[in-house]
Amino acid sequence: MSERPKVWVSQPLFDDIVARLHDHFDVVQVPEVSEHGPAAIATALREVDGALVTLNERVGAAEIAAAAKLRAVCNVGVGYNNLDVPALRARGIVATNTPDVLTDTTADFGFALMMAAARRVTEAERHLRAGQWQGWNFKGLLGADLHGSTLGILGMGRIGQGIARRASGFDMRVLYHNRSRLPADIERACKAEYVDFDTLFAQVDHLVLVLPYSAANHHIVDAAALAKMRPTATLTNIARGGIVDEAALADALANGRLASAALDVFEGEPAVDPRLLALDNIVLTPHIASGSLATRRAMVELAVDNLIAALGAGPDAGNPPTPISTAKDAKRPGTA
Ligand code: 8YV
Repeated sequence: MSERPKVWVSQPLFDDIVARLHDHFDVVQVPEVSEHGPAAIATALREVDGALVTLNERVGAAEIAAAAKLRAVCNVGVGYNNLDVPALRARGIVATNTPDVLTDTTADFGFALMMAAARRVTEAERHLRAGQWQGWNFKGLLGADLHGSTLGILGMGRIGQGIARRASGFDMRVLYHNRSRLPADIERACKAEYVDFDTLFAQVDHLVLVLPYSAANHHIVDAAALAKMRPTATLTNIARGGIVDEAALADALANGRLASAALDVFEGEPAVDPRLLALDNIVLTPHIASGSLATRRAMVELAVDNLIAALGAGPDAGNPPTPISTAKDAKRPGTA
């Protein structure tokens, strides 16, 4: 009798969904939320045919060096900067991610953060909880409007387009910058105008970052970019922490060069720069933009479908629904 393929599930996800893997494979399930260093990942991958991983597991050339049987690495997440896709591809290992299912949930949250930064929601709540509210104050905690303002979107993929569509309900003018301009029909549907990077930073009231992270855009939002922004503007990051130079952002917020910011992602997460933690004019959330129950479940469903198919089982045997495509990856490692 031939042995069943073996798969590694790197974090506890949803047991009822992961149970579908048991129909086809022997499953090695990590029981507790865990931090896996490179050596632990290499050891886990050495034994298996496939893996379901999250953004916390970095899978590169070193981790797969001894993984002789490995055929598929399926990310639970749309961004895949934790995977070295060229290294996987060079070994014939299929890599997949979970696009689409999280687009609207993540766009909703981008809007929530932008609004919280503009209207000082978390700052006001801290003020109230700390017993500092001395009574209704006409000029207290005044913020900036979203309606009628200009929204900027850096990175106009699926999530960026979702944010643009939401902006029409707020009568916002939408400017965007992307590595390539969108087709005219999509621009029309999103009511969005393409501008260059500098114009985007200079002309918007609220800027949202939704671009994929890669070495090429590391700290693309640096002191020089922040200096182009209006001092009344807000900056929201729901992409990856490494896109923003956090020290430069802390300076800009502390010196009144920027009104406020909202970050869901951090360069050294889960560590957060103490200077950001000390500021009042910033909203900080722990990487939860895709975190509605329904969407997190849909992400796991899709990742499980991908793993089953990538290892040649189930109805889509050999054709995982959302492989990370060669063309996309050749242009840029990582996507959002
Ligand atoms: C996920 C994300 O929570 O999909 C992404 O790229 O950043 C988040 O939605 C994360 O990737 C889980 O692994």
